[in-house]
Amino acid sequence: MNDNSSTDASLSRRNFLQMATLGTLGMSLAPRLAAEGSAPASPPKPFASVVETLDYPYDALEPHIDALTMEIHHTRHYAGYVNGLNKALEGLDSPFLESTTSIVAEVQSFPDSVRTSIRNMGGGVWNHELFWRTLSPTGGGVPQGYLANAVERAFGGFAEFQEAFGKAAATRFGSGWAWLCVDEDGTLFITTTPNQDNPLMKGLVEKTGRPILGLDVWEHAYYLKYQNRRTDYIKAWWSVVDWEAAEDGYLMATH
Ligand code: MN3
Repeated sequence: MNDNSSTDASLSRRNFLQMATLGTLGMSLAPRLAAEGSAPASPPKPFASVVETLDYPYDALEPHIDALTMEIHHTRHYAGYVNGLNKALEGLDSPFLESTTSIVAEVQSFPDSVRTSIRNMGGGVWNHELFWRTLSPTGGGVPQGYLANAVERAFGGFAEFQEAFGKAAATRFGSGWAWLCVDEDGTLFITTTPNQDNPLMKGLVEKTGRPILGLDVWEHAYYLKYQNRRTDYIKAWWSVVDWEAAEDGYLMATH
């Protein structure tokens, strides 16, 4: 492809740029072509959790959730759970290695040697991914549409729901989560779990359900800005809740 007819041995800037471009392309294409070429012969790809990118910058939720907390929470805590889950799943065979959801729901089916790791790490991944996706710099306000009706039916109104949820989050002793869930009849309920457990985990929670909103009440989620004032953090969190995302979760759980 290069024009080698030139008798000038020195690289012109144009040729240099051409070579550099081809070099770059070659480098980026090579692994992809190799992967495609070897795909038919290789065994099924093992499940691997991947650090999910946020839809908004770390400072987008200021002043309600501060940028440094978001950055540390995402790059250290959450990424740590992703790596920990992948490590716990290394070499494992299970029919539930389809998604983080199926892994955490069926955590009790995994061997004793890795069950606690999968419970903590898998829960840590799933819980934070729901948390990130239901936060938005344009969040706040009140739920609309189907979710508003469901809240009304289950709790009598948004104010009643907010009070009950806030109380659950504030009184969760130690590290854990407060959840808004959909039960198997499509009814909303509030619950909390310790550590990185969540309501999907069969055999580990009193009542299973599909969480559509989760509030992280581990100190790492709020301590830099709020120190011991968990209730102030809970109050601020309402201003960044993405009710559209929560409604999407509700509709997925009920249809
Ligand atoms: Mn957390």
